[in-house]
Amino acid sequence: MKAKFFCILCLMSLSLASYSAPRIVVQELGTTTEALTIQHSDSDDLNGILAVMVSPTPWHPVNTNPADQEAAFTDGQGLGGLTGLLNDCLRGCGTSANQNVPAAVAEWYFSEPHNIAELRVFTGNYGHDGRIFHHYDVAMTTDPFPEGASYDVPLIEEVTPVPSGIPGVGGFGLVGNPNSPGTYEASLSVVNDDAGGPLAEGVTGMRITFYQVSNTAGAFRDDWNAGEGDDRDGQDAGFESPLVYEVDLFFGNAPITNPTGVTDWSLY
Ligand SMILES: [Ca+2]
Ligand SMILES: [Ca+2]
Ligand SMILES: [Ca+2]
Repeated sequence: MKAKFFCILCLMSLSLASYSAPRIVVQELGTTTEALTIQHSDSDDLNGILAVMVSPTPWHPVNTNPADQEAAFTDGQGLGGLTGLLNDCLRGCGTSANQNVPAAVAEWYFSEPHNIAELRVFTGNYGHDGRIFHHYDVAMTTDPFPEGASYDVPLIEEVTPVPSGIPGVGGFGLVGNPNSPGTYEASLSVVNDDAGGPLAEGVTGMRITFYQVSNTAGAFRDDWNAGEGDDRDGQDAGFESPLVYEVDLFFGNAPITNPTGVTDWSLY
């Protein structure tokens, strides 16, 4: 996330008489993709709408099949070997220069305004390493021309499938999903509104900023170096990226999923 946005959100939450906000209602890890309690959809309202990538070099060099690139986010299909694999090491592998550098920024444009009920993001890796995790920010626009809109007002930031931060106090920052055979194959986050209404109204476009999430040991890392910005795990920024195998979005005026809690993380 960008630090300045964090302060804007603080001020907004203080100024609202009754608090309502986007919330993460499901954070879940699955030992297989099928083990997730919610499966990716081939009939959601984003299905078939192709993403437009607005950051340079969003794809990992081995991800060369168009079916594994933009199309993979919204094709209604599940995980494959390279499905939606984002680029690594945007500022070098294992260096501290990856701080706050997104792996990829994707936008979707709608032909008419819609209210947004719920967002779901699925990532995974048959390799059972740190690429199963994800970390993203979401912004939406009501601009009649969503292509080229600023998207400078965030809807929600720091969406993750497990708490980021220091192990022992609720975080996965140092442990994560160790390299093969790590326990988990996939992860899911679901976002809707805690007041029971739409996440946003009159939306014409959505931007998701995906961050690099891991290191070569499978740890789940945030996007800031130790002690910098919004660092939550005391470690350097991640430099390996996830395989985003589906992004589901549902139009409507009410949440679809009630809070369901989390997978049992006591394994850690
Ligand atoms: Ca879908
Ligand atoms: Ca897919
Ligand atoms: Ca960090």
